[in-house]
Amino acid sequence: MIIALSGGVGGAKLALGLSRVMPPEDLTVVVNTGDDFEHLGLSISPDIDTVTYTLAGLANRELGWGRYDETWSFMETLDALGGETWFRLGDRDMALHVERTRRLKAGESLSAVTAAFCRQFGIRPRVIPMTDDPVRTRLLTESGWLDFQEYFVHRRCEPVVSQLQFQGAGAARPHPAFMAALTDPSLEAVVICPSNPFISVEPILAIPGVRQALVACTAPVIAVSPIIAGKAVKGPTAKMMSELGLDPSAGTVAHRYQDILDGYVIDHADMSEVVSIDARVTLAQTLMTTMEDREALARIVLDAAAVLRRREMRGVRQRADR
Ligand code: FO1
Repeated sequence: MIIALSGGVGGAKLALGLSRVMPPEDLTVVVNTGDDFEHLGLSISPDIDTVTYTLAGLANRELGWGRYDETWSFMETLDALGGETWFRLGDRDMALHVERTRRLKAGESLSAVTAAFCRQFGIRPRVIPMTDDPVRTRLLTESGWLDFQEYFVHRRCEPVVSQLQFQGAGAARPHPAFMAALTDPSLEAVVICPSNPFISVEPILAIPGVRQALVACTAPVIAVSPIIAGKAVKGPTAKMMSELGLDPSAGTVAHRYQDILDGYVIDHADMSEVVSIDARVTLAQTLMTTMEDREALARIVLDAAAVLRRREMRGVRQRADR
């Protein structure tokens, strides 16, 4: 079994690559829900939807969110009515948000709704939210504290970020299936996907018990850098790093995961970073443009995890000795 921690479009791409190079039923994707919000009376879970649409082959690869087979009559009509249209909701996408909202209001958990939608889409990997409790990423900027989608979409990541908080994380319980998978004897690796560390991965790590469970995990934890040559593939990762006073590099991301990381996959362009990274480094092409790229990177990650497992069996130094 493989666990992949995912958020945003980079995470979904590698999750898809993994699902195509291993038995998909052996893949568990744990998804960030810090981007979730209530909008137009709807409960919206963008990172879950990006992973679900991507695994279902429905994702809009140009936009990086929503569906490719979309129409926009709802948005056009809402605009004509003077409604809020800064967060764009396609007609087919709307059906998912309306049905999720109905089921949550009827008392179903987010993970139960997600599992039901995955069944309907014929998705074979297991997709689970990091928690069924509410966690909301907020960012402190020169305009004060902003909710995540207000920052990310409405203000197009322009405000300067000085702090992040994951509201509710302290009281959230990690999803039991996630915790059980981390101690499952068949677990072969935990893959931290090339997602934004601050807004996609650290909300997951901020849930009490998660970081400790990853340190205690006997399977190797291996991350893929979301930064290539000082730039993020997509989104505000590098900009946020600079604003938070950090060097926007692959090494900086590895340092943030220091206590849990055994392996790290960085792009050939970042070879000079190898010496500053205290994990077993694999060089690869980490930019995923084609389906072959997604599969090739997934294979490299799984092979690197297999090497780490073999070294573990031979008793080679692991993170716990650090
Ligand atoms: N991102 C945008 O930049 N503009 C949008 O209008 C937008 C709409 C949207 C609708 C549904 C959905 O699931 C995601 C959507 N996203 C949009 C992306 C979303 O803000 C991001 O996927 C995550 O929150 C960060 O990865």
